[in-house]
Order: sequence, then structure tokens, then C-alpha cells
Amino acid sequence: MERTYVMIKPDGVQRNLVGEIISRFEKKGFKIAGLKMLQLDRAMAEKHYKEHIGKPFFEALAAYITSGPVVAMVLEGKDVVSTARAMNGATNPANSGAGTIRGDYAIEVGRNVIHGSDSVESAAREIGIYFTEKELCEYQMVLDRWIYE
Ligand code: ABT
Ligand code: MG
Repeated sequence: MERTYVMIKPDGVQRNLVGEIISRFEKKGFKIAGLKMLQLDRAMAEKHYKEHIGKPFFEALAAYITSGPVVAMVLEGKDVVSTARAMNGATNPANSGAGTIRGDYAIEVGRNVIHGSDSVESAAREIGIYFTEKELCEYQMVLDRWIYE
């Protein structure tokens, strides 16, 4: 089963969207394999957004992502990397469809509420930044046979 890293950003926490967002992934059928709250420092922001260091928007991005606590989670399921991205919606909420998290809850790219890994490789890298192996739970969900054929 595939795993992805999803993070409710500081605006999502401040706007009381934590329960709503986690609930969407639960209702979809994905399994929560890891979950915690933390606040990123500058070093973690640089690790997370490594590919954006030096870009014109990086300083604003680093300030935003370190501005308050985030909720970090690992989701597990069939094609969860691309499906979670689709559920999050386009990076710029102006282009995110209704029914996506950003489409429903965000207006600007710099306050886009949620992060999801963009590939299986990124997911493995990001999960490693936030979680130790011991923090990830392997368990059976009784509902699995009603979710997968
Ligand atoms: P993340 O889930 O935050 O990684 O967003 P996503 O993968 O959808 O988009 P990428 B391209 O990774 O952008 C990371 C964050 O940088 C912000 N950004 C990006 C800008 O502000 N201006 C830009 O021109 C680009 C390309 C938006 C993304 N999230 N936030 N905040
Ligand atoms: Mg990204």
C-alpha cells in the first residue's frame, strides 16, 4: 500500500479546519498511519521546501509555514499520493475546483491550508522528515473489505 505525507498548514489549524480535513480523508477510506501536531522551525521549513530555497516567494513561504502549529499526518491507501493531491486541489486556490479542500476553504496561494506530497519519492522523503519508523502504525482496519474489493 502506498503512503503519502499530508500536512494541515498553520492557517488550517488557526481556522479550525483540522477535524473537517482529517474527516475528509477518513471518509474517503484512507488509513491514518501517523498523526501529530508540531511547529516547524526555519531549519525544518528549509528541509521541507528544499526545492524552493532561493526562489522569490521562499521567504514569505518560510514565514508562513513556521507561523504556527501544523498537523502532520501519514495516510495510507491505494494511489493515495495522487488521490490526496486531487482532494487538496490545485496549488493556487483560484484554480482549485469546488469540492477540493483548497477550492472550498482557501483563496490565496500563500494561505492554501494544506500540503500533500507530489510523488511517491517526495512522500518517502517527507515522511522521513516528520516521522520515525516507530511513530508509524501498522494495523488492520475492519472496514477495509468494504473499501477495497
Ligand atoms: P505544497 O503542498 O505546499 O508543496 O504546495 P504544492 O505542492 O501544491 O505547490 P508547490 B509548487 O510545491 O509550492 C509550494 C508552496 O510555495 C508556494 N508558492 C509556489 C508560491 O507562493 N508562489 C509560487 O509561484 C509557487 C510555485 C505555494 C505552495 N504552498 N504554500 N503555501
Ligand atoms: Mg509541493
